[in-house]
Amino acid sequence: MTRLYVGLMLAGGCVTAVACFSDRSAGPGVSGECRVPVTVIDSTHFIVAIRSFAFHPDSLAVPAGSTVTWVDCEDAGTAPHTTTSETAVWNSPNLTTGGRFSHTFATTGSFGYYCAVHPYMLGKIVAQ
Ligand SMILES: [Cu+2]
Repeated sequence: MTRLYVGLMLAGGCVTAVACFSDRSAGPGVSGECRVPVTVIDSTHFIVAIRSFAFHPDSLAVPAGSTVTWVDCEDAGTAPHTTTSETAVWNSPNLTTGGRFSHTFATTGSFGYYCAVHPYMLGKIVAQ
């Protein structure tokens, strides 16, 4: 399985840009980035990568109050995706390669979501 990584451009302690790549396609020459496995940036900020028409991870538990950012990690030219709450809590616009969308889970609960373009793409965030 290809591991996915998220490249973080860090400035002043804030995440100002998020890009993603796999270790298969990752190349040198991108300065100022650090590589971390997808999912955790810090204790209150998590990443879900969208890759190969699936959410990675497809189920993620986070502390209530956390922000989850979905990042479209597909190869350029791949069909767009969304992250769309099953209960209308959030709904992203179409995301293309490198696109991202964030939602903060202020309350506890289990939140199912899907891709509106490909409704077979399912995921779940559990805020606890
Ligand atoms: Cu999709």
